[in-house]
Amino acid sequence: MRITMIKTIHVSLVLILILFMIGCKKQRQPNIILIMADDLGYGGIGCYGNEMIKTPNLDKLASNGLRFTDFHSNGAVCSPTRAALLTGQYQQRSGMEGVIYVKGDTRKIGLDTKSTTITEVLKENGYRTGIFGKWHLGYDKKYNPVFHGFDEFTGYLSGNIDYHTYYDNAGIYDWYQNLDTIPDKGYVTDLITKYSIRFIEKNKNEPFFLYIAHEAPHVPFQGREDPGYRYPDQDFSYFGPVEDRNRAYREMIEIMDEGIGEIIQTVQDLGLSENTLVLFISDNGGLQGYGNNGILRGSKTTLFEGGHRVPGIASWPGKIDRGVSGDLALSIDLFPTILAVCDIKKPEGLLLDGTDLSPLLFNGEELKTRNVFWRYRGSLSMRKGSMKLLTTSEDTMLYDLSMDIREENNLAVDSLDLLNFMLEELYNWNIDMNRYPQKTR
Ligand SMILES: [Ca+2]
Repeated sequence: MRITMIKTIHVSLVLILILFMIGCKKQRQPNIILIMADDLGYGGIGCYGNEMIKTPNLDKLASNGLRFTDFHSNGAVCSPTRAALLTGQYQQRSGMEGVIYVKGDTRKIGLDTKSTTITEVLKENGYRTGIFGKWHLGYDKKYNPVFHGFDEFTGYLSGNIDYHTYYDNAGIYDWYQNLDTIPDKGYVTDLITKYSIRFIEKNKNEPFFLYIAHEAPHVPFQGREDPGYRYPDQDFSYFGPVEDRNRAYREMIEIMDEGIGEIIQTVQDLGLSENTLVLFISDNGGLQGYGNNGILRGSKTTLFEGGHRVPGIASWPGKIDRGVSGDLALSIDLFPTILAVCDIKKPEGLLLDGTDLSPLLFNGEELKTRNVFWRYRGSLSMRKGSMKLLTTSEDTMLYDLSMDIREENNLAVDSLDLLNFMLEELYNWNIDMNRYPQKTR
């Protein structure tokens, strides 16, 4: 009798311990909210020096967290950065060096489902996963986000759509829920906010990965009250009929900021702030003539800093100290960082090109100096500490960004030893990438 009682107590204690451990494990797994703006340049929002556009919510996110001054997108255009972000590899490895265009042959290609995405790894580890907004990694059904680890997708497949009618630039309706198009009503930025909030509310009791891929401030120029203008079988312009483009552009960013404020408020109201990492980045620099790249040279599509140095914010109150970091970081770093944050092991044999940023985020440790590379349309560039090598069809340039962020003073002729050393490293990386056939350029 006594032995049975002791056994019962023992079994109960073990059960309690197991339940406790499961509880701990669950509690330990944080939520990840990854917000990506589209074509937002380095000087595009208040906390990066923009005085014309009001972004109080992003400014608050930055002042409560860590703001990067040397954060980069892996691509100078949309699709490559998105491929690099989700795979944690240089986009060349998945053949996504260029953009998937709405018209022409690239419409048939996409991110191969053989690629391992961060979403898949999180899903396999018990995460609920959602993407709301822009995909731009393939039109065919087989490339849909639901085949890349996302439980839920509401958004569009193209590079851009009419913010009100949801037609892409080829006049094809492009507003999906998972695999099928759906009718909808409202301004795209507001819809992305609405579906993101719904996802958070639905999954508040589970660890979740929410990827909010905004259209703003990508063209067409359309504010909330501007009319829709793209319809099938009609001629329309790419940029849209709005005359005051500066007004519309400003509004596009401010409405995105407003939505981000609502999302952060939802996280707070549900008591999830202490267990949620929020990341904010852009997929490439601002468009020439409209986007704001601050003092940087170049713009979207170029490998000058204006093409890929973008805003980057990481916020997690109580976990990430407030501050500004000048450490070099880029899109491919988010895959290993998220794995570390969520205490998930890297899948065996998976090659990741980025660096885990968590020692910087949580302990303020400086990142080790490393080489990072870019390649787009015949231009190649690399960073080694503050030194930047850039080769284009016209020139070979070497800049020290710590003194010359505007890339005005070419040191190539005066620093031949360093130039040759870096050229060799860049050449070797290029040879490595040449092993992968590119589906788009
Ligand atoms: Ca973009």
